[in-house]
Amino acid sequence: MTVADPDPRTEDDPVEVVVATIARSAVEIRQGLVGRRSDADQENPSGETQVEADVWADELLADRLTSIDGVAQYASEERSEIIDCEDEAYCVAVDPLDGSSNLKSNNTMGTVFGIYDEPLPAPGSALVAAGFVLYGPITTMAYARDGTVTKYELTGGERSVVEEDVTLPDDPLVYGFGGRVPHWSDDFREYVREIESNPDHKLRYGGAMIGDVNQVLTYGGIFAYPALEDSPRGKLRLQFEGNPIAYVIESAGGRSSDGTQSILEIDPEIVHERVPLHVGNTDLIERLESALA
Ligand code: FDP
Repeated sequence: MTVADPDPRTEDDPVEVVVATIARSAVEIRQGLVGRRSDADQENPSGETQVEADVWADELLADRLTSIDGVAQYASEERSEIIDCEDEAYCVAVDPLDGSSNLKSNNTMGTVFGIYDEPLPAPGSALVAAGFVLYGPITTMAYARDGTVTKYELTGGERSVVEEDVTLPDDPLVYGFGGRVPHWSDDFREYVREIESNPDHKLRYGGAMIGDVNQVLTYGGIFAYPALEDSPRGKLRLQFEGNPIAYVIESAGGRSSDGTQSILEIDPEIVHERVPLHVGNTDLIERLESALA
């Protein structure tokens, strides 16, 4: 089935207009990566060096999303300040290019989005929809709303449904864990050994959260970027990465955790705060929480 993305001038559900706008823009973002792979000589609010494509994709999405009726705020991992719009209703948080350090080596990256019905920073329980675009051999989108996840292929102006009611396969297959191994806690390291010792599990780690999470969504398993000894809150950002990914995985029947509770239950204090992120099949996350308790 192919869905013609709604025309923002006629569609009256702002959430669907936001998603359609991101779907259309993603096809352009992918094309615009060519020639924008160099460092931009500036850092994002988390202190990471931006590449030109990070800055460009953020500006493109900011322009388009803030002009949608019903969008109250735009926040991005790549800018310090939230953009306030005159409208009320939905607040959109994006990571314009997740995994952009993969751009140099031409490996997978993505765009992540969360649509909240509360001002940012907001808890994951305020999400009304979330999803991500994956720039792989094909550009795809996973989109969660109302407790269901749909996967699409994006071809520009159209979204073709490739799978409806996506759920995590029951038998977990893949695992991927970020951060330097010497900086993992002893408890986490032990948990990883347990995962690795199961002959049914195999390592799949690509260094871009979105690619690694999409493998978990496709094959079942676990992805984590845990708390580290030199960074107790891990690396990933709650508003732009943690909440949207947790929302997608939980909508697909899996679980998320910061080590003790669902990511979606965390009350944020600041927009750019980090969170230790663990997502995947329910039994693996439950075992993780016992291992870290
Ligand atoms: P990147 O810095 O390339 O944008 O939060 C961003 C992220 O990538 C994730 O996509 C990825 O999982 C993680 O950081 C990888 O970080 P390190 O290679 O620094 O461990």
